[in-house]
Amino acid sequence: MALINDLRKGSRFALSRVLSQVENNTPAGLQALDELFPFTGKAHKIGITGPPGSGKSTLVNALTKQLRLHDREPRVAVIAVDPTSPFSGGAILGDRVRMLELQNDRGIFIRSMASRGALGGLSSQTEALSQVFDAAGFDFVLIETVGAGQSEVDIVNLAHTTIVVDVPGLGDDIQSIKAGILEIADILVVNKADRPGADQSRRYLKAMIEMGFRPLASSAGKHRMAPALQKDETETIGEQEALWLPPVLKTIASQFEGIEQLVTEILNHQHFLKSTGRWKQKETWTLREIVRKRIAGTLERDFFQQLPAEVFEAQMEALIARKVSPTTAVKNLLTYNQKSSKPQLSE
Ligand SMILES: Nc1nc2c(ncn2[C@@H]2O[C@H](COP(=O)(O)OP(=O)(O)OP(=O)(O)O)[C@@H](O)[C@H]2O)c(=O)[nH]1
Ligand SMILES: [Mg+2]
Repeated sequence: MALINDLRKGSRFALSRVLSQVENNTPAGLQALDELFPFTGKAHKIGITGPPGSGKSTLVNALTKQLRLHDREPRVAVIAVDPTSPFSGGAILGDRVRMLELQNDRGIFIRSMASRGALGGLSSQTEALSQVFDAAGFDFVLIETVGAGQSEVDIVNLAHTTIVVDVPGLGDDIQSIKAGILEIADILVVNKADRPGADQSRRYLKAMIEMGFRPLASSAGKHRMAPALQKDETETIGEQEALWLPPVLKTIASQFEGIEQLVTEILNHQHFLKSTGRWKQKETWTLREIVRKRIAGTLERDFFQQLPAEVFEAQMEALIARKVSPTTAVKNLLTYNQKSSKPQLSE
């Protein structure tokens, strides 16, 4: 495909065309993903999550600039997952304006994605877009999302490094950021450190992290990785080296303070992942997940395409009337499809 060649040569026009095709799940988009796949696997994917308004976009903006200052001038892509419709609010408009200034730099590419209307699930869309950036030769892909639900956790799961952003004064209790969110953090940031209570928040988060690690340090460290990543870990690397204690940093993103240290920690984490073999394990896990989800999705779609609607409705009615149990209904529907898909024997 000519578009793919242009994208690989660095055409921004080709890149945004392919991103749109992929985001809209068109056949051309799927074909593009296939053709690009051999060129993926190099980019460092970084998820940035945290409560609404904590300064994620400002931080991403500062981080992008700081990464570009590195000697090797890495190329940086940003995927911003809008929490709401792109037309609804001033905050998002503000993001756009702030990010526009970055667009003048050819080494930066910013893509907003509306979370509403994402076909095939937000996390798989994000994964697909980051693959396109990866193949286009971007060294870093930053993914901003609001830390509010399962889909956001899924998104950060695909990242190599997850940055959780908190702000002072949201209360010294676990509700400020959810426990589950704290658990996925590789780096914690207390942003808006110009506000009172920043040191308190930092100490609190540090304590939370250390508490989580101390009693069962090695298993807590492992727990932070998905099950497939744990296999053989102890054989290949020592327990001590395998442990990453998430640092807690203070930043004032709007004044570009603490950003250099954040970049240092990101690079430290990258080094940690690569030197312990976790980088590769993570890639393996992500790819397995992609295939697993694709299989589940394909089977489900085929199943319902084959099943006449009235057969399904009849089972649902029986279910609601408590004449069959869900288990029986599922069994009946599966059997129906299996029978109807048997090739007809000729007499
Ligand atoms: N005082 C102060 N304000 C900040 C800082 N960082 C960001 N802000 C401001 O906080 C507001 C929200 O910042 P955003 O970057 O849009 O926050 P966000 O987390 O991306 O917000 P959503 O995407 O809507 O969840 C903006 O007005 C920023 O200028 C900071 O370090 N200190
Ligand atoms: Mg934002």
